Parts: sequence; structure tokens; C-alpha cells
Amino acid sequence: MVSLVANGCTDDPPTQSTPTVSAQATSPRPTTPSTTPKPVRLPDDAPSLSDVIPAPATTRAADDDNFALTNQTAISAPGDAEAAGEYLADVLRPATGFPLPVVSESDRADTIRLVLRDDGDPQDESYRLEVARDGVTLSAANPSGLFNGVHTLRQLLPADIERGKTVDREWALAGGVIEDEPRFGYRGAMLDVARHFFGVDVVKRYIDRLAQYKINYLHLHLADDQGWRVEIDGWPRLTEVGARNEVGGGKGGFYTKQQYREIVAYAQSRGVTIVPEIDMPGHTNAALTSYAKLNCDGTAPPPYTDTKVGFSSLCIDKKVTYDFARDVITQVAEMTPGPYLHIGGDEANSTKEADYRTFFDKVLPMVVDAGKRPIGWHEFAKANVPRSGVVQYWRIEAKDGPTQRAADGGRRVLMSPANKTYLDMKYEESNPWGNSWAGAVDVRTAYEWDPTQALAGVGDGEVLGVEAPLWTELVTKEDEIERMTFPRMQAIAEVGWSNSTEWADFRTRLSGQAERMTAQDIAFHRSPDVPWP
Ligand code: IFG
Repeated sequence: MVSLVANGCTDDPPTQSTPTVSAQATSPRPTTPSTTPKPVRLPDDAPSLSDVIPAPATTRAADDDNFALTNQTAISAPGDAEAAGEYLADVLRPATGFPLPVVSESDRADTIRLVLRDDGDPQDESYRLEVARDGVTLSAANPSGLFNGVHTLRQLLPADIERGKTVDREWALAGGVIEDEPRFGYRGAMLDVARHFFGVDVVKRYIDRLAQYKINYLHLHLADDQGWRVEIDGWPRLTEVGARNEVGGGKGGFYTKQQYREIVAYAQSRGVTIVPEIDMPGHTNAALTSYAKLNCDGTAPPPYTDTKVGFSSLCIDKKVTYDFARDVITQVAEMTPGPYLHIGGDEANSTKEADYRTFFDKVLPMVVDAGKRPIGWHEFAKANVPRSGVVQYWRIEAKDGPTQRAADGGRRVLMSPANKTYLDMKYEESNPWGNSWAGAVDVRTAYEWDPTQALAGVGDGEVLGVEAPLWTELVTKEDEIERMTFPRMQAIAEVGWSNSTEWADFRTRLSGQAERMTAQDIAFHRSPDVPWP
């Protein structure tokens, strides 16, 4: 924290000169100026409160109460508000070139105040953002609410704010009040780093781009038939051998424990929680090719770089399988501060039904013992999922008995119906790229659905939220991640956050995001169903 030093600063409205900001503690500046700051003209390209995606719960504009962001502006973010304050500074500094010190208190008029109320339900993500001529106040019950308010504040600045380099111009925020809270607590994305590996920098950029739309969970699919992507002590061949490939025979790769921790910490600094997935007992050829002893016949299969599914299984009857599972679960959990650990469970077509249940009866307690809530693809609902468990529904049918029964027994359901949320699907049939087994998923399809109406017997009380998975059999480069993700991610983000979803309004607001995405170098898909500028 630096404190703002009163060196020659006057109480007049902020000037353009850069104030001297020093780290010495000094007496706080004189109290707020006696005169009310002059009205601030809003730049033509400054968004209005109703342009925000996802749509806030309530917005009240105050046209003559705009706030000027200048090189005198400070961010006050005491105590647990500091992380969100630092994130706000990270967002604002590059394009403005302003120092924007993050201080513990400031009585200046031109301050952006982040205020934590202590009234709360730790799950409460709501926030109140008031923008006025004499200052901005963002208040929330929890840091998560402050992060949500910062994501909104970011969108109230002109798209130039996303340029990543200094733009010499006027910066101002439209005056008014936004009171907002999410419909669902879990609004997620998934990146499959097993089929094709993507390094730390790509994942960090993905996190930054997702966070701006209040996506608050990133599920990393860390292991599959084609690759094992995270270091596990005591099992070095998982990465020495299991990480050497990817679909198409590329060089693969993996995260050291340090790199995994770096991703987790970066996500936290943007208000995003990482959900690691180790898919078992199917989708395990990378582990099986790394350790012959994990195979029932003691023979390691060759590495696999094609795109079939359902052919691999851990050996259910061998003790070593459970030593392996325990070590992996324990070590991944230890590196993951978030509440969830995803245990996979999908397409175990080479595991007998009884063995499948035996496997999860032994392994699910390991996840709980590691202090995590287990998430599994919905097939694992056939096993004894603990009440803390989450069933992730991913198919296209409107009914699934085991999922419904699990929900009836108190488990939450994470909705990822492939025909609405799978980002590996083509947007339009005519796209030469993308999968099509779940049908084309264009922006309108990703937008016009209700997660509490999609699965029989899984309604409001059972749905934890939504998640949009990006499987990467066909995704090899970062610009393909961008194309498949944006702009469908904005649709999923609004389905997860907002109560009312009105396509005609959304598509107009979405077209307004083009300049922001371009400023962030996001190679988004210019969906024909959106009126792009
Ligand atoms: N199903 C498989 C994924 C991936 C996907 C591609 C799940 C849960 C098809 N499992 O979706 O590994 O191959 O669309």
C-alpha cells in the first residue's frame, strides 16, 4: 500500500500533472475540498450502465454525476478489499498510465472506494456500485462481491481501457447506481489441456478474459488418454512419459507443481477459482502408458494421439490403482485452495458397471478426506456420491435417471448440456472447424435456455450453476481457443448470472463488446446472429 502524499496537490478538481506519490507515511491530506467538483462530460465512447454483460439486476443512471478518472485518482481498498483493489489497479493502469495507488484509506474526493460490509453470508456475491462526481463507492459483503463490482466497473470504461498500452485521452465513468447479484453461484468455463497442451501464459490470458464477464470458476481437464499434464511426486513417469504427447502427435507438455500453483494464484487474483480434474477410471491411457503396473495385464499400452474415447480403464482389482488415486487426489487437493476436485467418471465404457461402482466407492472418500467436494461427469451419479458431491450433466438428453436421483438426494447439479454449452461444437453447420455430434451451438442457442428447465427433475433448488467446456481435440492454438470461446462465453455468463435473458437485448449489448474484444486481441467469431458494428 502506498499513501498519497500531499505534495503541491490542491483541492481543486484534479489536474493532468502526475502527482508525486511516495511510500513515506505522511499526515493525510486536508479534508475533502469544500467546493463540489465540476460536472464531468462523459466521453462519447463511454458505455452506459445498461451496456454491461452479464446484465446487472438493477441500474439507475445519474447523467449529471459522471466520475472523472485522472492521474490523481486513488483506490482505497482496506483489509480484505485489497486483492480486488489491486485487480482494479491492474485493469486501469496500463491504458491510463495513471499511478492509481491502492491505499488503505483516502479522504480525497476523487477516490474509488472498495468497502467490505461484514454482514455476511460467505456465499453472498452481491455488490453495490455507486458512481458520482465526487467519488466511486463499491461495497459488498465479501471480496467475491468486490471482484464482481470491479468486473462491472471495467466495462463502464471505454474499450480503450483494454488496449494494454497508454492511450492519452479523457477517462470517465457514467454516473449512477448498480445493485447486482448472480442467479447462480457457479459460472464456469473448462479448458481441456490434455488433448492439446496450453502453457501457463495462455491459461492466464484465458482467466483474464473470462473474469471480465464474471465467470468465477475455471475447470482444468488435466489428464486424459492423450496426455497427463501435472507433476505428481512419487509418480514421475506420469509427466516424463505421459506428458510427451498430444492429439496429432505434438510435443505435449505439463505444469510443474510450481506452475500449477502459479495458475491457481493468478486465478485468485482475478476472483476466479480453479477446479482441477483428474479423469478416472476411464480416459486414462496417458497414466496407463506411463506405468505398466497400473494395467491389469501388467503391460503398458502405447501412447495414444488419436481422438477416440471409451477404450481405457484403470485396473479396478489392483491395490496399486488406489495407491495411485490417493497420491494424485491428495497432491492435487493440497495445491488447490478451491472447494472442488473433479474426479471425471465419464465414458468408462471399458469398465464393468460393478467395477465402476467399486472404484468410486473407494475413491470418492479419498476426495472428501482431502477436504474437497467431488465433482464428476453425470455417469458417476450411479455410484454413491456424497451429499457434498456435484453431478456435472453433459449430455443432450432432457432426462437422466441417476442424475435426477442424485439431485433428489441433495446433491447439486452443474449444468453443461453439450447442445447448449460445449464450446468445441461448431457455431453454424457451415463452419469448416469444430465438432458436431451435439449439433451446431450458435450464440443464440447458447443463450436461450434455462438451466433449471433443461433436465427433468432438476430445478431451481438443485442447480449449482452452469459451465461451458472447451474440449481441444480440434483446438491446437490460442486463437482457436478465442474463436470457440468468444462470443458464446458471454451468452453462458449471462445465463449463469442474470435472471432475465432477452435475446433481442442481449445481441445488441453483445455487439457492443466487439471493440473491447478487439482491444484485447481476442480473435472472436463474428457470429452472423449478432449485429456487429
Ligand atoms: N465427450 C467426452 C470428452 C470430449 C467430448 C468432445 C465428455 C464429458 C465428448 N466426455 O464430454 O472427453 O471428447 O465433444
